Amino acid sequence: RSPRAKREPSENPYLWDVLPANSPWRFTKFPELFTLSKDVENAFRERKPIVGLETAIYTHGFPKPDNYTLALEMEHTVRDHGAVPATIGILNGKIHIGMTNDQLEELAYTAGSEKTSKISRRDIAYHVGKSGFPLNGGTTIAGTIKIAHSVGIKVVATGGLGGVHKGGENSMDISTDLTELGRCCIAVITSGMKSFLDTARTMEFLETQGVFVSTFGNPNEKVDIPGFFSRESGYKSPYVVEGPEEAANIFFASQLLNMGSGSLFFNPIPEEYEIPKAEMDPILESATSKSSNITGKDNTPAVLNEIVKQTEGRSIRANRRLVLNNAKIGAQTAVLLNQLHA
Ligand code: PSU
Ligand code: MN
Repeated sequence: RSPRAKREPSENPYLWDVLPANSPWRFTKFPELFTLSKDVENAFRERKPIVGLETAIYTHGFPKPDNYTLALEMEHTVRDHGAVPATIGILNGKIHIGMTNDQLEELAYTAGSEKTSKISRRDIAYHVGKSGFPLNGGTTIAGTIKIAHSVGIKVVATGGLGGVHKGGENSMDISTDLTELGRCCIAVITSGMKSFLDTARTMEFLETQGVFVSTFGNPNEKVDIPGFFSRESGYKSPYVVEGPEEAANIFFASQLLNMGSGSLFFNPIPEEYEIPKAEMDPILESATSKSSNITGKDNTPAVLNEIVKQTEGRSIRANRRLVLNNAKIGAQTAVLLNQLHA
């Protein structure tokens, strides 16, 4: 690989032509740093709705080979509901926006190897700029929305949000997901954060970052922000949104007003798949304390592994169901938002 620093910037009428007017990367002089899949390129050209998908969930959230089949199912679900999936990640030192099945397979199968890292905002440039050994990476919500927003993707569907870790007021372990949501005007569909995080401080931090926080539900009822595996968390949602149509309207207003910050739409796990809070809480408690010596970005994956062990895989099935449901709601929101932009 030739070091890119020595390259001359190339004129790039190609991206100018393809990407929407609000994409910062439309102006890039280094288009070789990232690539759009043919499907995503066509979706941009034809102004079809697009849903961005993260990949840290495959590299650091799900065991093999479920991670690969889940990646395929996520893409199918988005397509089934009328949108084009753009799975985002890093392969061999290049950012991919949209992946072929072979590329998804490579990323899923290199999970756990030294080649494949968890990519948040600060990790992106290193993995693309480093010469020598070609690196792969699964992008977290922060990494994914940074990249999605840079090319003009408006909706990202995902599983679990990062947050302020317990004891974060001392360790300062606060997920970049929260600051990135404060920086990118993007709509994110997620099923909440796990209660191994400090929910109250996470909510305060999101408020400080100016992030709109809502939960899908009946506006006449008191609705909790969801607790990921459970529908309840014990924390009231600041806002309740009826469904994808209202979500699209609210996010569209956010764009028209140039808010610059993101919108969170929590989508509770479907009732039939939930693991009730009373059952989950002690497991989360013990998983957290067992992983308390693991710090920084390795903490979340360690806790997730411990939860899988202690629920004997039941958490994997719940996780799969909720994330697929988010892909569906994400696609529906993207379709409706696209109509507002038409
Ligand atoms: N929570 C989950 N599953 C996940 C993650 C969080 O239930 O896969 C991943 C997501 O990619 C999220 C990231 O963006 O972990 C947050 O990690 P950190 O705390 O290191 O920012
Ligand atoms: Mn963290």
